[in-house]
Amino acid sequence: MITLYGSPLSGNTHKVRMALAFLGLPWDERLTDAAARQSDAFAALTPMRQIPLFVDGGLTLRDSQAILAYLAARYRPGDWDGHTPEERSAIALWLSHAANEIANGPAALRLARRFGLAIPEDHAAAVTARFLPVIEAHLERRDWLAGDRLTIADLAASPYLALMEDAGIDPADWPAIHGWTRRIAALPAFPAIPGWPGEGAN
Ligand SMILES: N[C@@H](CCC(=O)N[C@@H](CS)C(=O)NCC(=O)O)C(=O)O
Repeated sequence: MITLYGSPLSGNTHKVRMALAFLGLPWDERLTDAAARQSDAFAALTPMRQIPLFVDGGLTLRDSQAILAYLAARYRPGDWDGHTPEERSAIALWLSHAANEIANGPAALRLARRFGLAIPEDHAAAVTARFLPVIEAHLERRDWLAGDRLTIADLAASPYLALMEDAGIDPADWPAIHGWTRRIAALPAFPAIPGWPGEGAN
């Protein structure tokens, strides 16, 4: 049985939760709050003490992008991680944006504005302002980030953009991003997370 260490409002956890739900894999989710992340038991599992953490038998994986890459290669090779060099490159691009611009932009703004963490908002706002027009323009011309179907690019990039209202960003200003996150929420087996607009989302 797969164990997912995470928390209900963590967008990074939700990337993995979506993948497991869409794959139809059963998993056991362990709430891992700030106190649990500081425990010696959790540090023994991951030196970064971060969620999500994925454990399946003898395999322990950290980092949401890395976990998605594993799940794609293991269960949906090609379909979720690219059939061609061009698709693989496009998917790598959006995984990179998820780990950099999205994490340091809208996700950081959400931590500051929704959860009150002491994060310099100016930098996060500047990263967000630079990135959102780029992905908005990309999604004006297509339904999915890479290729003609859902891939791990969509799973990695979508949570913190779906939750942009938590970051003080109005989804009405970003209709293509908003439409894309609603498309993901309308997929069969989409798991709920508070704040994600769309069918089946809450
Ligand atoms: N690169 C990691 C980042 C994970 C991350 O920042 N997780 C947050 C919760 S969403 C966390 O554990 N924060 C506590 C900490 O960094 O100490 C990933 O994509 O999984």
